[in-house]
Amino acid sequence: FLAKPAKVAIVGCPFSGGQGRSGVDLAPNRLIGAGLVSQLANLGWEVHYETQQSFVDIPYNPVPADSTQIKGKEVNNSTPGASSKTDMIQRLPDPDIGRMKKPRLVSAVCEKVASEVGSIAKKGWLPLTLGGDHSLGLGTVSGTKSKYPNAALIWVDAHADINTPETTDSGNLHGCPVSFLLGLTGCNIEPFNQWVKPCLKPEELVYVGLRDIDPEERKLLKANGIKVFTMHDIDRHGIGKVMEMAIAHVNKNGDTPIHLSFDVDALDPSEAPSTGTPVRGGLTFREGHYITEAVAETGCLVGLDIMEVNPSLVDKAAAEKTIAVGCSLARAALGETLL
Ligand code: 6HN
Ligand code: MN
Ligand code: MN
Ligand code: MN
Repeated sequence: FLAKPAKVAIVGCPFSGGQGRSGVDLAPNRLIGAGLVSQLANLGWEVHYETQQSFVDIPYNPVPADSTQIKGKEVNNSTPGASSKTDMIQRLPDPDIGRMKKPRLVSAVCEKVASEVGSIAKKGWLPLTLGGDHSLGLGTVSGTKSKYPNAALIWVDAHADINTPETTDSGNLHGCPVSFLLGLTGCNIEPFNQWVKPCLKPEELVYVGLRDIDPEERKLLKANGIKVFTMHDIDRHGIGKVMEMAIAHVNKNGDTPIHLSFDVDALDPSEAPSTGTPVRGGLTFREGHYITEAVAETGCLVGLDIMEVNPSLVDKAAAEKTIAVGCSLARAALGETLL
């Protein structure tokens, strides 16, 4: 139901607060630097990209080391509560809430991303969000759902990212976005409950590529009857059949808007080595692209995320390979390989 080619608006999100490794915030600039804008324009899309999102007005620690001097404003990163110059951005402490790390920072960033993605969708453009870590998925899917309340979510990942504030072992919120979208027990909690609407029904969600599921996540997936295609399923049926089943599950009449959230760690680490939580035994280059092509073929794509590229990990060659595959997946989702 989308006229293709159309307009895509890129939302660069330099954010790492949903997990513990720095560098994932460098990805949007690196993906853009690799030529993504002109690559998508060459496919016939009208591409809107001005500059990446700035989260510096969000007053929580920590900020990236290179952000201490922004737009001439001095960031006070040390003494919360101390009197500040009028142009100082006061950094507030963000202590853990229960097990959750950086909850106020993650919540505020995701709220901002939801609003940005939502307003792009409401203009009829396709939002393409470049992470940043996958906690951002709480923002992107909330944004898509504000325009398309019946949208389906295809979550491509090694992980299920469905821990709740109660089940998370790591406390890293990039392992939790899906539980907030579903409104699972334990997710009605400050600060998230100030803006998050549980907007996703279990039957609107399908996973592809999983192979590292925490024990409590396994219980949540089963208890909520969520459709999962693991790497084992891909080995058994092949990616063609798996995508046929995955799309049929969420898009029965062929007219359901689809949000595709692609964590590059779904790919095998040999294809996407520069990512924070790599897991062996992942998707081949072609399997990853087949997923994005199958979604492109539906004509129903209304939101796309490319998440968890971390150019600071492994080495220069690994980073370049991972950035290149991130661009390539985005192009394939936007129809590059369709006739
Ligand atoms: N990701 N299940 C683990 C956790 O910490 O909750 C890993 C999460 C990984 C999240 O890759 O987006
Ligand atoms: Mn993920
Ligand atoms: Mn993952
Ligand atoms: Mn865990």
